[in-house]
Amino acid sequence: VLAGNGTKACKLSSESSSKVLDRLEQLANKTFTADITDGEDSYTYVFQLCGDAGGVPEAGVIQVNKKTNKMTSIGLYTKTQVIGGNQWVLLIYNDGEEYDNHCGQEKRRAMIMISCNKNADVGELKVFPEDRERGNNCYYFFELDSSAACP
Ligand code: M6P
Ligand code: MN
Repeated sequence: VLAGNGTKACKLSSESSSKVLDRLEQLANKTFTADITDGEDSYTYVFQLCGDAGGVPEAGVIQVNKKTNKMTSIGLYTKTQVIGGNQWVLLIYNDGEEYDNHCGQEKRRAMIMISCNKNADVGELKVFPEDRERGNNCYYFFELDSSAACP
């Protein structure tokens, strides 16, 4: 079980990335969800910073199809990239499940933009429409307000 592990479970390639992630410590061990309807499909997304989202091993973000309950990993916290600005932190979770018929069958990728909001300990997770009508570099995108991203 990774609960209580803080952000250490996120494998990062550089010291500077780890420092950025440390800023987000207060978000560790919390679960965030967001719902969206896309045509005939409705999904719930579950995000956990550096922890098994929805109990799926290594998944930082999963997608749950509300009709079928099918769970799909859309990015692994063990394959995290992180970029830290003054007022924001961008997390990129790579190596989710492969597409079968989109995006050149590449692996799914999730991006989460965490924006500084002094008044939000932790805000609501907002989901944007999936970008999958391209040959590659498709993504799922989310936004979260939090004081954790503040300087
Ligand atoms: C599921 C969901 C969608 C995704 C689609 C891709 O419906 O995960 O978010 O776009 O699969 O379909 P395919 O694997 O056929 O490319
Ligand atoms: Mn598929």
